[in-house]
Amino acid sequence: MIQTVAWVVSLIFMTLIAVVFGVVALKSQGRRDYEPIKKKWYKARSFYAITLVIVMLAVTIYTLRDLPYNQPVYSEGQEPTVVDVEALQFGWDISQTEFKVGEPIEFDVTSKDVNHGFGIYDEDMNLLAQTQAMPEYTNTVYITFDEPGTYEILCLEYCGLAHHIMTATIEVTE
Ligand SMILES: [Cu+2]
Repeated sequence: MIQTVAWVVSLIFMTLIAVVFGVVALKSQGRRDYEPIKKKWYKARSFYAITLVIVMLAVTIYTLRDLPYNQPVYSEGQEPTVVDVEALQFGWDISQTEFKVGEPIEFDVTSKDVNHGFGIYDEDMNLLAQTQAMPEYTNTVYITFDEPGTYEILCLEYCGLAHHIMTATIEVTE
């Protein structure tokens, strides 16, 4: 769905740019008075700039309104469950895959070979958390599941021919 939208939007903008180029090429034939054109397009430029600032501000405020994003907050004395994750071509070595709702979890993610991406998806395939899986380096990602279900681990970094089979699941129960 998103790919289709991105594809169509790209096509629309490419067409728009092509049309603008065409119009400019056609209109560049005859000579015209420079001053009125300059005045008109300086005005258009100001309008464009102001519109752009307003639109981008609105988009920025709208998309960032959830900040700071949900970070797990551990109550005092509550230690997260530490889970070791090792990525390798082409699979995941996860020390624990069954958890409880509300259990704070710390995934310590590394790789045995090349760079991979550790992504946790819910059942609707929304990305909940992610970090890089890098050789000789450990990245930490925290998550506390609010809902029971089967969560999917996908590799987010193209890592070789069988990258697409690099999946695993996590079970979260009440
Ligand atoms: Cu991978």
